[in-house]
Amino acid sequence: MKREDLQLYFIMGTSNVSHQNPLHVLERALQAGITMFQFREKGSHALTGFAYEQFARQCQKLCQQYNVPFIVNDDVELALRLGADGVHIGQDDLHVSIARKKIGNMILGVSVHSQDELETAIIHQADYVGIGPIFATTSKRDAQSPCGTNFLQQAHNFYPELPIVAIGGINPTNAYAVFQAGADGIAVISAICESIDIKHTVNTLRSVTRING
Ligand code: TZP
Ligand code: MG
Repeated sequence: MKREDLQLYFIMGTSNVSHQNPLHVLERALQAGITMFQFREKGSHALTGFAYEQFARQCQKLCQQYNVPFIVNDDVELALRLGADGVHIGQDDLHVSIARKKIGNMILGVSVHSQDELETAIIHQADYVGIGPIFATTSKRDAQSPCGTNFLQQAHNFYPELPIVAIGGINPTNAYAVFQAGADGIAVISAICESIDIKHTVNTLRSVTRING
């Protein structure tokens, strides 16, 4: 994968969008210039079965139209069925070594919160790691408490060649600190899903990236 693809990584599922059609939100974000997309359909009202897979396929089709990598959260089998560009897993999902075996050379992203988890992800050829929540978030029910930028900075100093995306409570106001700490990109849910002007929000977030990239 290209390291620059992490610049502005948009994550979305139906539960993240309240008053709009999620596909319209995704299309506006793609038009505005997001660089990667993660399909993350979670929560008590999450789609299941046919509707789940159909929604995933619609998101994938849009991403393909804009040439933006389509990554599936957690569900390796779905990613394989769809021929997704990659998979993102956390520490509660299948082990990184098993995920790598199953997906071959598709993109593999792993959420890490400690030096141990970071090393395991590297050993098993994660293409990038996600670090967070950096700031407080309301978008992940079981999120750990905010970790700030220290671990992110440490991971970047230890492994300068490792692509890192920061996540959790990132918005146009605080994105600068995250790039300063060494992130290649930022992953956001609410900054885009709750934006009243997606084009402007995406442009602003991308401009922070450019200044520091
Ligand atoms: N993992 C750590 S924090 C988080 C995830 C999926 C949620 C990020 O959402 P937001 O709205 O950008 O804080
Ligand atoms: Mg997960």
